[in-house]
Amino acid sequence: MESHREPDLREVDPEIAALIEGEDRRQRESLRLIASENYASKAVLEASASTLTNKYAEGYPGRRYYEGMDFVDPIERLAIDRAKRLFGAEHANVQPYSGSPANLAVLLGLCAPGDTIMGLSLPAGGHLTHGWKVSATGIYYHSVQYGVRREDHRIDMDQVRDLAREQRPKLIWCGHSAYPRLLDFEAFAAIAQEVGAYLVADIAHIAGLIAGGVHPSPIPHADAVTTTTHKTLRGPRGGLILCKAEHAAKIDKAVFPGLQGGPHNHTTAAKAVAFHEALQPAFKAYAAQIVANAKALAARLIERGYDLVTGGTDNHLLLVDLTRQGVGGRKVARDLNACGIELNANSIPFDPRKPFDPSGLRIGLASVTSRGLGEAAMDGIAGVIDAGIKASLAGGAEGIDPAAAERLKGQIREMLAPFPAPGL
Ligand code: DSN
Repeated sequence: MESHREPDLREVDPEIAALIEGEDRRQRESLRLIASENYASKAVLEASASTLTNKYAEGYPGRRYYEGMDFVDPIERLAIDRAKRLFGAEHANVQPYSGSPANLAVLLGLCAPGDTIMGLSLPAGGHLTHGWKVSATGIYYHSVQYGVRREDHRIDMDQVRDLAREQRPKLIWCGHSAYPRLLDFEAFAAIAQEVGAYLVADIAHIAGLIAGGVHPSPIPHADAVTTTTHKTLRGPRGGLILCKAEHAAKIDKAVFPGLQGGPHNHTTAAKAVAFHEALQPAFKAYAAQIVANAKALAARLIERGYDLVTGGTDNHLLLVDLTRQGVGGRKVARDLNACGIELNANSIPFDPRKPFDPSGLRIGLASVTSRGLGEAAMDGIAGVIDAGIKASLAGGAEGIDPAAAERLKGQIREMLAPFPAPGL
């Protein structure tokens, strides 16, 4: 009898298979500098592509609405235990689909619609879900936003305190998507305590740095902490909420049944693997290397005549202000992409340009650090970024000269070849 062989992706859907292969190649050959991205390990990718995707598991371990939890419950328990151990948290909910649902769940759990919330404004480096006007968090809650100082572009704790005293928010967000300096969680907590607000830290960008011990932790200071699991933490696309035990019931109820249905068990397993990886000693070295690389790249770009927001960095990201070069971030980001350098245009504080064509570029160092590039490689990276920007300027509105872009692409392929990309 002929045995049954199930066709693989290439046979079933060659079009999608080819596009995924193209993306693999692109990730292998390009200089990936998007501050919110990384390379998940082969082990994380394997768990994430497992048959756990076939299973429904509404509820929490030991209290589900479906049968067949023999393996899903222990997986979710492992993910919870590892997350708590990694961050030293009293409670963990590993079910949020991503960072935005995690943030909405915290609001649902701790606030009532219409309550006043406070967060760092988007143009100052905050996140949409910290109360920006077009987000559900700015539509269903009364959102007031703090910013950064005009002189040095750092968060102004005096402004945060004054605004909190005046507005008496129910909840204060601290966290960012594009802020290159350390956050003073203790100072935020003192303000929150003074005005009777919950303090929630969104550590999506810096979770890996906190887990690796190179950024202060908000855990002792915040009522709740949210994060994605795929940025510096290097896990699968997903979210996580950590909180004090006293808020556990409210947070769990807000995630399910408040906001979500069945958790994505394949992602839960991949999160558990990522937490396990982050608990290993090598992760501390990786986290320290990210910051060392970011500082080295900042210095090499400044030497080449670039202005950085706040003059440098303490974390994994830099914001380049292109005002002095007289060009918008969008065109440069597009032209750099043609050269094999992947980053994003980003608003800078008090940006005179529009958000879709802002004055800045955001550069993150997590992905290249995961490939094993160290400080010695940062001069080369600054060199190709500088050459790409110069070629973009020379190309003007016509766009970059394709021959110049190809030359840089080749240089980058050569630079990256000795550093295999994890997972690929
Ligand atoms: N979109 C993410 C980032 O790039 O920072 C935040 O959600």
